Amino acid sequence: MKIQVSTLSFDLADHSGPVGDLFPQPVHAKDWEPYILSEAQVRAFQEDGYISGIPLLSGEQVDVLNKELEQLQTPNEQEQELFFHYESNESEDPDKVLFHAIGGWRVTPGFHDLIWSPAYRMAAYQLLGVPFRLFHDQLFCKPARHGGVVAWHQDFSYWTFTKPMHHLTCWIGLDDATTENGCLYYVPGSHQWGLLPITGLTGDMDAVREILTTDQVHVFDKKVANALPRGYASFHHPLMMHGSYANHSERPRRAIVLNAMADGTLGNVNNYERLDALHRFPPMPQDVALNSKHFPLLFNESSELQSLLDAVPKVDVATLYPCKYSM
Ligand SMILES: O=C(O)CCC(=O)C(=O)O
Ligand SMILES: [Fe+2]
Repeated sequence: MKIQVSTLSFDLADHSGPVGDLFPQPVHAKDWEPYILSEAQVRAFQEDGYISGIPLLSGEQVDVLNKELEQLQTPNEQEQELFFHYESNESEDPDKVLFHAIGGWRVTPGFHDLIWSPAYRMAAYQLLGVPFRLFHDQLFCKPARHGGVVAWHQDFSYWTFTKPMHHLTCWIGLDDATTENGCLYYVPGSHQWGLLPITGLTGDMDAVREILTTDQVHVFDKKVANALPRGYASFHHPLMMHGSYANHSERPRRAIVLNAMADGTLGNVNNYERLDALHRFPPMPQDVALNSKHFPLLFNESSELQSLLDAVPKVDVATLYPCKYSM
């Protein structure tokens, strides 16, 4: 990867655009065309709460990121301080390992520039329906043989320190993900279940079953495996029920997750009960827009798309992201 910025800041959050050439950027509006999701894909997201099989990274781009990942898994003290959250092993099971870190984009150029991947930005724009910012990234890595679970959860149950609920998750495989090495699973349609309580992230995989209604349990049992080749992505709604089982295979299962939010999302920390989990996050005052350098603007439709604007299918914002979750 060639770095194009003459002096790189130690904190890459200081750079509000790509610093290298790993993700070539559209120059004209029509350069966005290859990345536009079809009407059918947007409709499927609206109905099921997720879409999958989106090509996002080439083999070479995955190789660059996996090389940088080695650095992120063995950071020096200064680098580690840039993360908003860092757990070499977050698993609650003493026999398992789950590496979970938030904020790698501030540390290495490839992960920094990934958030400007045009394929990511176009799809995220269509599925959010509005200009958006990076909320944060997350690494979820399970080593071979003893990789731990990510228990069933809804992302927004962890994000109620922000409002309104207008967020989107993109899961990108850095290894081929299969049922053997702990791929993600989705429950189609569960994004219409409303906001459920937190039942834990890295301990009992099925803890959420206890709080589901009988009807929801029936739907829950129709979960689908999100097997994906490396470099491919899925996108899910902030209320989508998802989780991933242990990795008993001989291969690692590494993934980078990008979490976006509508431009204009506000801090909502006043009644938040898990403030200790936020102590390394940037300041997020109550009712103030999250628009510091830590939350870069990734897509501004009018300047990026121009004549293409009307040709891009988008979700129906009011039904998919209703205001009732903005307490
Ligand atoms: O990678 C995993 O297993 C969990 C990912 C996840 O929870 C997410 O993408 O929101
Ligand atoms: Fe999640």
